[in-house]
Amino acid sequence: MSSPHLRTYAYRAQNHPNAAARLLLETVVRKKSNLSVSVDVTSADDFLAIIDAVGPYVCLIKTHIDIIEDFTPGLIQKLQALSQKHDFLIFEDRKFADIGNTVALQYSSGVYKIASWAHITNAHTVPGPSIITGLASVGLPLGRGLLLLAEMSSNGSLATGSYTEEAARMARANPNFVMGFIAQRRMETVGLTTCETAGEDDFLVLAPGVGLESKGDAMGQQYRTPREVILKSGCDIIIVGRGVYGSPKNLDIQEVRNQAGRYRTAGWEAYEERVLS
Ligand code: BMP
Repeated sequence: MSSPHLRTYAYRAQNHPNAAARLLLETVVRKKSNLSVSVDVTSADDFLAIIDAVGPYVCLIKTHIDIIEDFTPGLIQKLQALSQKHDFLIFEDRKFADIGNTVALQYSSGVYKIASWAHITNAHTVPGPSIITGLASVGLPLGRGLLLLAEMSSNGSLATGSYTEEAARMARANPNFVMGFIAQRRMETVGLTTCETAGEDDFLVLAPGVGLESKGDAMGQQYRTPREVILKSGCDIIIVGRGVYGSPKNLDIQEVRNQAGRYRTAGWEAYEERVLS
């Protein structure tokens, strides 16, 4: 059997053990899009306007819900209405990082009640496997999926080497709830000992740090092109923020739409080249 990154999204959708991963892969296939837009703006109006503009081009909208200054629970209903209108999933980039009991409360409760609306969320592996147990106790009955942060796109990240390998092992031990990784490359052989071979697990790799023009920002972010990320590194989904919406101070919605279309095409062409060539 070929490695997961050489199989089609459609094939992977039929065989994935995690419900949220199946929904995501089905959406990717229906919309011919492996683009996730990260909507990191602080005004609810800008947030909704960007999502409405990029909605037709994306499989997944990534949120940082706690940066919205005028958040109300009604915003979640509007986000869900846009998710229905444009057929995309929602990923709250919460980066949980505490003991199991605490993350279960943070995921289910508080102001944001993330588990009730986010199909996908993510966690650091610093606390060890109990973070997965805690989040799964809330998310698995709801059909949610978890991504582990195995690597980061920022310059000087400590998520390298044995840390990344341990994250891969934690995922392999929990394939029903852990649907994949935030990482910069394909992960199926990472952390295997010399006597082990990659199993049938299919972990999706969602990669942030993607830009067509810029190579980085002034705060350590590093960008690669969709082609480098999907074709050369074997990641599955590109996550693009400012490359699509530019500066929130000068939002130009028509330009946001154009950029989303451009990234969608670049990501999809790189996938076709990877799988069909
Ligand atoms: P931008 O494309 O504007 O640089 O945004 C990237 C987004 O991805 C941000 O929301 C950031 O929090 C997230 N992210 C990242 O950039 N690198 C990582 O390793 C993990 C992330 O979640």
